[in-house]
Amino acid sequence: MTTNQNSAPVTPTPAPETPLRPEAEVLAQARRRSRRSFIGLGLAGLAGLGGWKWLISQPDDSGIPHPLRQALDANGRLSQAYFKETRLAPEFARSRAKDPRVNGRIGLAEELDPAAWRLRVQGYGAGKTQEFTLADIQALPKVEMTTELKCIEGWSIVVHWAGARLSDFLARYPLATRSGRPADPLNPPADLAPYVGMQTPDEKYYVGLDIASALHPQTLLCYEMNGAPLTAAHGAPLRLVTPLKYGIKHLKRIGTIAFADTRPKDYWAELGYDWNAGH
Ligand SMILES: Nc1nc2c(c(=O)[nH]1)N[C@H]1C(S)=C(S)[C@@H](COP(=O)(O)O)O[C@H]1N2
Ligand SMILES: [Mo]
Repeated sequence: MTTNQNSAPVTPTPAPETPLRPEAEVLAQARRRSRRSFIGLGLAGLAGLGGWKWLISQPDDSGIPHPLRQALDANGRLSQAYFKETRLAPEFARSRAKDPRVNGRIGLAEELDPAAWRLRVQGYGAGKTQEFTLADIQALPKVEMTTELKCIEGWSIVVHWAGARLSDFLARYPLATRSGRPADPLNPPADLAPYVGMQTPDEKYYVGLDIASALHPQTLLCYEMNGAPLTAAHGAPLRLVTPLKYGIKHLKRIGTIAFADTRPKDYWAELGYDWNAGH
């Protein structure tokens, strides 16, 4: 993934006609859907959790149709196919939250000037790269959650995070579709990008996500950890938090976001770890 260096960044253009759903409603809906699919699956319920994993783990750079892509193309069945197997990562009492160790500093070597930092987003369509300030992200609904950060090295810790849902960002700024329609996870447009990639500003650490994981209600563009702004070592000013996946996907210090038709490159997948890194 490269950012478009030639085109001048443009001012973010919101999609004003798309009101963001209140947080409680989004979570209630996700829970209802989880419950419904669980009940619906009966004894196969636990295997159903694997269904979501299966959906999001289907590759496809090899010409085999991506099941999600197929679902996305089949307009009517869309939101159903999309969120049927949704589950939420467990949440914990906030009092259980602790500061995690700093783990992994790849891509954090350069001095960061928080005032000069911008999130650069290359839209899925032909549009120019757009730049966002931290204030733009903080203007979106603030979502807080206490979830477990699990590292593939074998440790885990409960952390309280705060930030904006990536899905809210992509509803407000419709950069994930070719048409410029907002990316509503419950009614996704047919031309929604199947993948999203993120990189540190120096492009030394990078992760890829399938779009279903990107639009998951617990996937946050996070700016606070345990009630305080992120420190540099934990990814200031903005990091990814996505608690259904291992820590390797929680990219610290996001510099660029870009949408793609095939799996974006992923630092740890290149070194042999599972590209999806779900748990
Ligand atoms: N930029 C960047 N982000 C990163 C890493 C890294 O090396 N560089 N390591 C990842 C890994 S393996 C983990 S477990 C988490 C740890 O987050 P923490 O340092 O806030 O505990 O960050 C992830 N994000
Ligand atoms: Mo990790």
